[in-house]
Amino acid sequence: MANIAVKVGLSVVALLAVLFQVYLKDAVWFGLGIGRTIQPLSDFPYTCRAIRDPRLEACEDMWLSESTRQLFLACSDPVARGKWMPTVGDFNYTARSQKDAIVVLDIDKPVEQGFAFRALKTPGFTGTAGDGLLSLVGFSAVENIDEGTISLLLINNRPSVDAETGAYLDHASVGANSTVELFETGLEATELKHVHTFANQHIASPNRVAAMGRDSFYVSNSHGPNKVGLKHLFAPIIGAGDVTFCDKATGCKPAVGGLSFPNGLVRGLDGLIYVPSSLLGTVDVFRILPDNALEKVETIPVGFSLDNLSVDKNGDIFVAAFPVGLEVYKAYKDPYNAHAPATALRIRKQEGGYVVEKIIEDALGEALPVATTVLHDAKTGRLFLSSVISPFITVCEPK
Ligand SMILES: *[C@@H]1O[C@H](CO)[C@@H](O)[C@H](O)[C@H]1NC(C)=O
Ligand SMILES: *[C@@H]1O[C@H](CO)[C@@H](O)[C@H](O)[C@H]1NC(C)=O
Ligand SMILES: CC(=O)N[C@H]1CO[C@H](CO)[C@@H](O)[C@@H]1O
Repeated sequence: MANIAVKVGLSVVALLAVLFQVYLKDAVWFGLGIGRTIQPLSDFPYTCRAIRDPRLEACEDMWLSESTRQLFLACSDPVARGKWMPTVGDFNYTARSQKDAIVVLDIDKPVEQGFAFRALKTPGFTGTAGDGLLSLVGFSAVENIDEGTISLLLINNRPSVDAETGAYLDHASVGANSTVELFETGLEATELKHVHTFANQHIASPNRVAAMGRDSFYVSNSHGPNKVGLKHLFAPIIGAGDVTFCDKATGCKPAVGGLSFPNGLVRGLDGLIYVPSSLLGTVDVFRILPDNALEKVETIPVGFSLDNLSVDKNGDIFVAAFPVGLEVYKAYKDPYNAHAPATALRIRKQEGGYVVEKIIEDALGEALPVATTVLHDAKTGRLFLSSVISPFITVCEPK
């Protein structure tokens, strides 16, 4: 008995050692920010200011409608975020945010420090067991230019309920009921009209969608099909994450697996799908095959603990990165007092390959949130930075 235990113990140690060498070494280095020079804001040609409003807190994700000049943000409540965050196993659904909403900023209409904005209502949306709530994470959208409408595909981390009784289930054993909600709006948006709920077993641990049209999308499952348990815990290390393709008519199927914590993916203007790995600090580039499966064509090493990507009008990709990954956890626990450093990078496709460049950094956490998304408005050169945890967003004007 004892012998077996020793053997098992040893092989676990050996396994962990191998895993550390292969996967975790970089993650630990990125996590501690070892060997990195973190620069102050003043090194960069931007003037940044925070925009604070109770409706602009914990905005995890953003999307810019170029034609209507509306910036859409998925905002929440920084304290509640830490209670109900199914991707990291926080399942206190009674304490989840009651105010998640898509907020729209008219970025050509400056008002004082910020811009004209409004939180969009969702009349008629029933939520879970009639609560009308959304639990927002990542989203993306498409403009239907001929109709003048905008279709948003939002990830909604619903609590799981019994279909018959409406009773809440035991989340530690079943996990959340993550869905993708299709909503429609348009110019001068004040409301979102609910059109469809995509609920599917392959939408299991989603963090963002990359819209292909209003009825189909790719979605990154950070932990693959594993919502809870050991497989969920170790999914980043064993590479259990995936990207799944969904279509309203034909349902969902995994398009590529074996990924280590795939995060906020995007569809490039070149038609390729770019998927950041938060653990490995890389961006994998995929080609879409005729059956919608994804084939890897390249891996871009970025060398940072990465987050979500966004694409600007010119096709450049902007990356929110964490120079000291561990500081993020502190900020997550105490969002109102955090001053975590933040970094944004740009990936530009040039002849001969991709060029990665740091465009802004805030070593002291002076003005930038713990950015989980950075968006570049190519028309004005402004950067918008928002964060799943920070209680404000930041706009940086080029000097
Ligand atoms: C869940 O949150 C509520 C409200 O904040 C709190 O009263 C309760 O103790 C929490 N439950 C657990 C299990 O942490
Ligand atoms: C998940 O949400 C969908 C869409 O509302 C619903 O049909 C399904 O019953 C829910 N499942 C659970 C386990 O809550
Ligand atoms: C939109 C999106 O994918 N957001 C992710 C950004 O990164 C944070 C932190 O890694 C994740 O929690 C989000 O899911």
